[in-house]
Amino acid sequence: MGLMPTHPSTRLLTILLTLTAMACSPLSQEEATPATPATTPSASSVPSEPAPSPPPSASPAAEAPATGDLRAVSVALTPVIDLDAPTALAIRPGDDALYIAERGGRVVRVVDGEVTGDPVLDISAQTTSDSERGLLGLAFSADGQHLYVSFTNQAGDSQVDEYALQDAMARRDSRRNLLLVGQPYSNHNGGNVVTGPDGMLYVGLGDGGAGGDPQGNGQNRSTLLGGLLRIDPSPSGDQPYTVPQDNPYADGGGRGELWAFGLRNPWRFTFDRATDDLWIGDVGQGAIEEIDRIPFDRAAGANFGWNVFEGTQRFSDGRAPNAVPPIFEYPHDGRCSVTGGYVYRGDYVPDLRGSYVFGDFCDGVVRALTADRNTVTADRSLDVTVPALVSFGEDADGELYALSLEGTVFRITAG
Ligand SMILES: [Ca+2]
Repeated sequence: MGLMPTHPSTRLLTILLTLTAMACSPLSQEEATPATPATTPSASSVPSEPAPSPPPSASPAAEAPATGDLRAVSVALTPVIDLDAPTALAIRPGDDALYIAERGGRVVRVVDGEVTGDPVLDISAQTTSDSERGLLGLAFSADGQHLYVSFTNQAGDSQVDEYALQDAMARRDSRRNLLLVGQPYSNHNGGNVVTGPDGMLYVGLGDGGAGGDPQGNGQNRSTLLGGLLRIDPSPSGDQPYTVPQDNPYADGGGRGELWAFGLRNPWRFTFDRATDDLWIGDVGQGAIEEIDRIPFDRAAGANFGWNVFEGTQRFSDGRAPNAVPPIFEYPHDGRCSVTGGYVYRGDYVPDLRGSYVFGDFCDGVVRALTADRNTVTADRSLDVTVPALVSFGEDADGELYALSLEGTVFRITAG
């Protein structure tokens, strides 16, 4: 779209995220960079979250998942496979293989570091890889029978399709288009798709792009842009999906598909497999990258603040009622685009258990943090770097993977 000037440090890469974050910066670094990453924003600028109430069935003492000592963690990156611009990794229930999406449109199945046979799916002819476009996300239904792919189509619009699986291959004749969302600009497409702990399909969409959210989509609940959607992918009448009746705006006040809003570009979001907490890496504008965390049972209707707030900093004059502040944020300062990850629940690195592992596309350093109810209690670099760190993945055992857009998929192991 010719909107984004090229920055010298990014010129050589085909970038999903960086150009936007570095180029569309209406705020100077001096004005917008906080002195220290604020984890407890002032109540005057961003309202605090209400005190969470545990679900009735919870018995925290018995169910508290194991946590390790983040300070003692030492990790290594073990290469698993080299692919062509991998963007997303998912697992299929009942299958130990890794399913990995390539930006150009292929989905491959990987076992023991090898691609097994032909691609599971190839939609290369339906997508493009310019700007922040391509095959951006994949997920499987809870029963493992269907594959969902999220991509930008030839028109540049966001599309989510469903395929039935047969012998670990997508049946092309089974394709059903679930979502088609017009994108006004080439960037901020979101693109993540995740099957949630409740079996519903969650889709992240950015604010539509350009810079600074000129259309005000973040705070507009009558658009899907800038939102996290929650849909039941089963058909309803002549509709390809069903709006769950317990969605916050199912009966009005916004689009029925919206589950949360106020997001700029929720490139990667995940659910903690032990607690169901929602974690979002929301890519910032010119100054601040942020990580949001909210308990699953409080996420419906959550407003994450954009474009009134960038992180905890005011960005525009509008209002963002009851905005949920980030649990963590950091200034650019060599970094530029947060890559949200997972809370680690695996076995390889016991001291990493309970830590949220994430990174940044620009410096590639893998980091981790721990948090209590509302505050980060520790955060540190894990002292390993993945060039063009575009995404993380989690396998059936809870082990984590880091994906380099340059090609290599790494497993995170003990160092
Ligand atoms: Ca926010």
